[in-house]
Amino acid sequence: MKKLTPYGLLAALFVATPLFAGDMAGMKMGDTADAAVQSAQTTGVVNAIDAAKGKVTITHEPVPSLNWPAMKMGFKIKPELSSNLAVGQKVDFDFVMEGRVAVITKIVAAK
Ligand SMILES: [Cu+2]
Repeated sequence: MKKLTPYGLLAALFVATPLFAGDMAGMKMGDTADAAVQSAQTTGVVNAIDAAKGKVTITHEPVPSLNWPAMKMGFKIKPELSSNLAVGQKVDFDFVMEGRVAVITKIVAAK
């Protein structure tokens, strides 16, 4: 049985929310807090393409310069860059961090 009163629960939420928000903002994606634009290059496999939303999901290899392990994640991409991609394709790509969003600047079929 929970002993948390409604007031206690409210207080807990009030205190926890800012911490939770800060945690989400950090995304646990390595040390990308630096405001400067960070450019990186890696290789991966295309999982999904959403041209309408300007998004592509890629399972990428580690990115040592950003301290990222291998992972599956979404990248922002311009239509002219995503139009030649296919799901399942292996790609080499460059991207920059715009805040917490990874934006692909160049992408080609991996050899
Ligand atoms: Cu990632």
